[in-house]
Amino acid sequence: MGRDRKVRVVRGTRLRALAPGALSGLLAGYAALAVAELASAAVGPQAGPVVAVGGAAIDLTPGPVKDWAIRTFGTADKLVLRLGILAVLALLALALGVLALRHRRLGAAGVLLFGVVGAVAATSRPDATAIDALPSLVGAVAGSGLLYWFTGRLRVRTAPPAPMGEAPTAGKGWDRRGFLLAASAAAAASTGVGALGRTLSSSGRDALASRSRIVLPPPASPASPVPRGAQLRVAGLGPFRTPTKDFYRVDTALLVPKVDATTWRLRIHGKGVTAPRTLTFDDLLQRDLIERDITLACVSNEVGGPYVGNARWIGVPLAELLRECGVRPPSRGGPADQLVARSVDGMTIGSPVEDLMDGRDAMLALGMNGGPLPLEHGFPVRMVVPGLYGYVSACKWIEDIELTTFDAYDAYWVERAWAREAPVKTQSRIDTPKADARPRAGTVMIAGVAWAQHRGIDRVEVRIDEGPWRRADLAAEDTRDTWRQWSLPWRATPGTHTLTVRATDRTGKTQPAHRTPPVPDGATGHHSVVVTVE
Ligand SMILES: Nc1nc2c(c(=O)[nH]1)N[C@H]1C(S)=C(S)[C@@H](COP(=O)(O)O)O[C@H]1N2
Ligand SMILES: [Mo]
Repeated sequence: MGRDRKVRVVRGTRLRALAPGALSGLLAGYAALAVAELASAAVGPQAGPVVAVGGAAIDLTPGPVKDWAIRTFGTADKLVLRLGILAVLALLALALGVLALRHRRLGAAGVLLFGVVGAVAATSRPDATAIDALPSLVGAVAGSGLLYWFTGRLRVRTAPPAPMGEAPTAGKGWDRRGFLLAASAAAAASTGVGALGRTLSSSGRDALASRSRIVLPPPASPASPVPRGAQLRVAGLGPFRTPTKDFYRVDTALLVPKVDATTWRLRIHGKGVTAPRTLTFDDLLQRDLIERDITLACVSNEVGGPYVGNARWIGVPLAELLRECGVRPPSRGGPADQLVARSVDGMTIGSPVEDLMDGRDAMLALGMNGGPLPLEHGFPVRMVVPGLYGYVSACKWIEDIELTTFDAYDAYWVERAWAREAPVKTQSRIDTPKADARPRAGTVMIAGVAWAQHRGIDRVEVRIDEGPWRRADLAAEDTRDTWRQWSLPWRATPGTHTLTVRATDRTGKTQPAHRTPPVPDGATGHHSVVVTVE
């Protein structure tokens, strides 16, 4: 009995004794991140420890996990990753704080070790320099010092209480109030340092300023007006042209690159480039621009998924520019069959030179839906190529174009199990009624979109349950590079029904029923929704 009680007392005391250590650990972690933030204001945002570790994590994550994250969290995937990293850091900081109560040096060394991890991550990023290690290291030294100091002051207090009647050990230790005061001061100081860092980091200011000064000249070759019948008036069917704010975003950039258009350069070089060039943004503005409606699709899109959008792009025709540099497509004896586009954040995207030069409107896009590109969509310049999935064509924040061969080089996603070449697959989607909708019996409009970029949509068919395929009404075609809306009035009878859609492109190929996952070159299968008619 008595023994039991004693154990309990000891446990209670322990927990209470551990709390200041845990809190010191948290404060140390917080101070480390704040100081790192301030340092990265000088070195560059890419060198911040959380950003660097997150970037490394994205690159090291196995493809399937990454695909799952994109599917599950969509555009919030990076926020989730960032919060995850912070949560793990907080737990580790707690643990190190507790460790430091007993083993002060070890705890402080642990904080330093995390600084080293951050530094390694930062220096192993594409385009990193040695100085990128600085924020993590400086932050870790600050955090480690704070932990060492705090737990030193605490240790005195956690000495056994003085026997009754004797004065408590005199010393430099903090009592509870002193500790809380010091802790609050440290937290406030860290918050101040972190905020100063964020204010000082000029990242983005120049980019935004340069963007606001851009006036896109009227295109030499404007897009033909969208035919009036391209947009169907069916409730629940989205707009034919996707507003920029609703346009899907898929990329590996934890921090959106903020490129100043006035200092931006694009280098074109490599195999068979007889006249290599480096272009400025003004060089591009001075060329004849084309304006085109092009539907962009992501290879990670599941059947029926949201990662597809249609925009009006303005840009420089790429084939013409390549020809001026001496590039010939393989069919004309050119030695390079792959064009590798590199972005300022180290992404590499490889496209078939043959496709880029076969007459389609492959472009270096400078504008989207009437304005300069938004930062998230690749400002100042990105590629857009009708008919190819984004990961093999649509490099955002592009800064380098290298002509090479598919044999010689695998781009980022190809190294991660995705196909070298990936033309967009013919797809169709039911947008209304939604899955699990409960429409009233009577006439229900079934409607959606279908796309087969650069081949064009020839036919869309809908099937109710296991019934016959029925032709849907097609909206007017804008171009064969854009998606096409469709609708079908349905005499809905009470009960549960499965609605299924399939499209046929202009080459006569019908979207197959067989379901395959997005990896390696785009999902196949029919989209269906189950509804209950009341
Ligand atoms: N620099 C860079 N460009 C990129 C990517 C990326 O991760 N980094 N992702 C590609 C993929 S997979 C797609 S589908 C398109 C998406 O373009 P959006 O985000 O403007 O819709 O961008 C492509 N360009
Ligand atoms: Mo993509």
